[in-house]
Amino acid sequence: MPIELISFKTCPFVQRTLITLGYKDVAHEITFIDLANPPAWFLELSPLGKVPVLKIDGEVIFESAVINEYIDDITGGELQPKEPLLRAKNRAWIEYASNMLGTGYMMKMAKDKEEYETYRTQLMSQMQRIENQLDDGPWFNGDNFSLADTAFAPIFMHDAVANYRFSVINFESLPKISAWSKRLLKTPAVKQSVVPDFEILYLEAIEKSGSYCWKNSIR
Ligand SMILES: N[C@@H](CCC(=O)N[C@@H](CS)C(=O)NCC(=O)O)C(=O)O
Repeated sequence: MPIELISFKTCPFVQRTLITLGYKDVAHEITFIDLANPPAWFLELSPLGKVPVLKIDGEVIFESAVINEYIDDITGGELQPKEPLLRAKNRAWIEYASNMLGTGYMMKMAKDKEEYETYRTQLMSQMQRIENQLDDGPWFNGDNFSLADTAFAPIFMHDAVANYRFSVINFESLPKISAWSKRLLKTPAVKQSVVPDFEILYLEAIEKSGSYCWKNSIR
């Protein structure tokens, strides 16, 4: 039975899994749901009511980081460091990336300037910490592309869209992140991890929220 991924079109956590599936060239089917109106079968299936959910051989796995480790494990395991300490550190940074996604989301949905600036400052400081963490690349762990790269890539894709509309992040002070994110955004598995109308849907969600950045953006 093929792998089935339950998805929401603009979810960055789903995107991580699609990058991993794409990078590993794993055959899969995608079922899209509307998170604003989730079907009963999905709520039955997903313990936290969240996407991504992966169905395989009648079993269900949830949480993007766990799903990605599983996909990598059943396809050779080379996207995770073998050495336990490095592997644990990678898991921690993947969790850190999840927090950054949360900050970015809160910033884009902020209703007023004060709230927006609070989250933007927080996001910049999170970015700076990653900048300090990165070595010479080309990837998060150096020579080897890994699940950490798949976890951070959606942040950069969302920022690329938001930046061109809202000037959110100034990458000039983040040269290592800038180079890494450009490299990630050119990677085929990353490019192919979103639906063709991703940009429109992403911007529509911000517009519908009536958030500060939408109302005040230069466009
Ligand atoms: N920790 C989860 C986060 C997933 C998540 O927050 N997904 C969002 C969409 S991007 C969701 O399903 N939200 C629905 C809800 O919270 O009700 C993961 O990494 O998979």
